[in-house]
Amino acid sequence: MFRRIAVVAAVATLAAAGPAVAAPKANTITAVGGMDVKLNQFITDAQHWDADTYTVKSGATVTLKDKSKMGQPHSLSLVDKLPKTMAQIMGCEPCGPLMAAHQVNEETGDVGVKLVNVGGDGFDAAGDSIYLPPKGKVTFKVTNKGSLTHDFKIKGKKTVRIRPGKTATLKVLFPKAGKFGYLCTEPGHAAGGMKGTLTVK
Ligand SMILES: [Cu+2]
Repeated sequence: MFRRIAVVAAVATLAAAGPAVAAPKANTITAVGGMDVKLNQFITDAQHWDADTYTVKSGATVTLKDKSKMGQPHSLSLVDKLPKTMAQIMGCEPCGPLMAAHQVNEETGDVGVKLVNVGGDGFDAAGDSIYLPPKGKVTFKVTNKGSLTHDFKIKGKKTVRIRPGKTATLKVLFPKAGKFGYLCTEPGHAAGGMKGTLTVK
């Protein structure tokens, strides 16, 4: 449910003409807003682009900015028809194929193809899409130079068990600043000192 809403909220269109509702910074498209949850009351998804309509010159460079608060990925795609009704939004016809074209690995968050360009050169045809990875994603590269097997766990995510001399990577999202504990989950290792605190600023 959350994922679906997040994807839909990221669909936008570039209109070549028409009066702008707001006046965003020239040639800049910015993702803003966040989500608000009050248990048993509401879930408000206020993630959005900073305008409904953008006007850009042919050939101009358009800058995408992510100032949203959720630390989630966004994508900006050109589509023929914007979904309008709730059913169309939930069903979001172009979303699935566009996300598939980006080859996003939902396990790791890796994006195979950040830029989908189905038309000619440039961002100019329905189906063209840009994937914006979230801010605050950190990849840990953990190398085991000891003689025992270890792993590395932080923020509920854990590497595989790393044998001596081997390396593993772990991608973790840190949308907000804070202090996060990390440790090795092999029996007795954390108690023996294989733990610490990571500060995200
Ligand atoms: Cu260990």
